[in-house]
Amino acid sequence: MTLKPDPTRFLSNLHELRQFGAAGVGKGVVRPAYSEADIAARAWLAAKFEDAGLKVHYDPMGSLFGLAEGPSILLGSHSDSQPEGGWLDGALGVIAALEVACAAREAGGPAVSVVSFQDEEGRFGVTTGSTVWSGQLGLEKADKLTDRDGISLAEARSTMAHLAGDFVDPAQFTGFIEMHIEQGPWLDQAGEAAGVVTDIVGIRDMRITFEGEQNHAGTTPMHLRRDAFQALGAFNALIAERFQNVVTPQTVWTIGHVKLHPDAHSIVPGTATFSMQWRDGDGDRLRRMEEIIRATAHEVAEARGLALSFGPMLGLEPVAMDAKLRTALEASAENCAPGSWRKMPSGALHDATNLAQYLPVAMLFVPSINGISHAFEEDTNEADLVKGLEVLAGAVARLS
Ligand code: HGY
Ligand code: MN
Ligand code: MN
Repeated sequence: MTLKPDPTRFLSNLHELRQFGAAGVGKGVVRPAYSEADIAARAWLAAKFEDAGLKVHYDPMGSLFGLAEGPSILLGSHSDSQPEGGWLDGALGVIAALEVACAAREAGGPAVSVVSFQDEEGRFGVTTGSTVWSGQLGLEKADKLTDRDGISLAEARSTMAHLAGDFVDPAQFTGFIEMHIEQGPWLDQAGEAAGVVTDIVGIRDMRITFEGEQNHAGTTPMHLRRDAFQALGAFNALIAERFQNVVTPQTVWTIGHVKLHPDAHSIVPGTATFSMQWRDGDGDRLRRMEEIIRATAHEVAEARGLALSFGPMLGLEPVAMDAKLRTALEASAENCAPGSWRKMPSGALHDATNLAQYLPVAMLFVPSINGISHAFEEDTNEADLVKGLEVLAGAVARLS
């Protein structure tokens, strides 16, 4: 069985999808979950899924499925973006899945279903759509999650309520393969065409708030201040120090979002709310880092006379990829790009992590130019995109 994906149709669909929420800077997109651009992009994808002979189905979170008849392999990713995103993060996996589904239909099989999960980029949580679909977070609890502007998931997803059906039963799928850009530097630096993922790191993510005293920035002596930002600064320096004998060079942690109140030049900030996210391939290390984070936040708050509160912590454990699916990807990579591929871990999180709760999963990476992602500059050479599509199609043919 050989599948012949059509590179022209594939690339044209990719470029058409990036028009939804086009940022007007390079090929960047602004297409956050439940935004007008996201919902319009999903409507466009639904029409494409229908044209491919798939049954269109939205689940309660707004994740969009194109379902083949009977047992099928599920391919896909997500089509929502970060607040400033690239044109390929997620979108590549959805459009490559659609192309393989079309090629499979034209070849008379195998059955291929397609999915674009909702809010993988975590406007409300962490890979929220597939986390809820995989039963790791109840819909009721998820509905209470809020974005950085305080909008609840319940409110945001109500804009798609008229489209929503039930959650799709995973039993109809034989496995899940997600094609994705690497979002890191290694394939690009080595000049290699593909990466077959061995495992995906685990993650923890929460918001922390220091509550001090808002006051005049000119008349309040430094030693009398209860400055929430200074507490955040001290916290950040202390955890970096205390992580040193816990972390490895692969461990990462990020304070990516900070909200000061009242956020004015001449006012000592009374409140600092910030995101605290950390990732590692070892679940125990993630737990040890959490202990350091919580203890250090309490210590800084007490020492400076501030109040402290923690938001809900979201987390996913590290996941190993399925051996059988990986073998098919490795054989196809060697066939399509002999000697120009590698096995590698994923430092980025993906919907595949959640699907592993129910299904055998695997992932395929293509290079990111200069390793850039989660930025308008994100890009990949079209030859590499097409090569990755061929590897994916070859793996699906091997598995059928
Ligand atoms: O953050 C991540 O790893 C994913 O791209 N949302
Ligand atoms: Mn992604
Ligand atoms: Mn992403």
